[in-house]
Amino acid sequence: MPILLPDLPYDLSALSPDISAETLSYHYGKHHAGYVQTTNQLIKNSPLKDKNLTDLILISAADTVLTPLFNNAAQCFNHTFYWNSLNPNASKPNLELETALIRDFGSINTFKQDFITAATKRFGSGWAWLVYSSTDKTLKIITTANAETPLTQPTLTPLLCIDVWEHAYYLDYQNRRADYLKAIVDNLLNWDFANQNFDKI
Ligand code: MN3
Repeated sequence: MPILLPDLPYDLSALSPDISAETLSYHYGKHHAGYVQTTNQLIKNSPLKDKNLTDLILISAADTVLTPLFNNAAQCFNHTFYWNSLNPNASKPNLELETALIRDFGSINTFKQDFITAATKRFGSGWAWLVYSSTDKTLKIITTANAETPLTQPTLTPLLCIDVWEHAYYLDYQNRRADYLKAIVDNLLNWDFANQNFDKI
């Protein structure tokens, strides 16, 4: 079964003006679609062709010969998670998640500022994540380089992510990554999605 490009959970103009329809059109329709297409090319006629996306990521992460597959398959997961991490509708952490955010970051506002700071500082291309760590039972902010994903770390459960590759913001913000991040954190974080992910832990 080929890996599928999931539908965007909203229309291309839904995140405007924070993220323009033009950015979404390229980011979803060219970049994300390209990762799906390349993943399928790489597994075609291979023993991996019937694996699901999660298995492809875990298998390829463990074998450097499969790095091209890892890069593309992980980007398929990361992008779907990113689309779901954004939503134009107002939402907020539920009581359980709010309590954990305040416990681990001091306040919701401190979390937001720390998330922006960590994502701004990620050198080059990558991702910023709010994750739950089962090791010490706390929420953490982490960043990953390029296609790296917390999915390969069994102790981490991602709740939200932000894409900080330049293709995510350059048309709208040029080099101003921090402005893109502030717009997302202030206006677009999908706390309903974070709540669902946290409830499953
Ligand atoms: Mn991207």
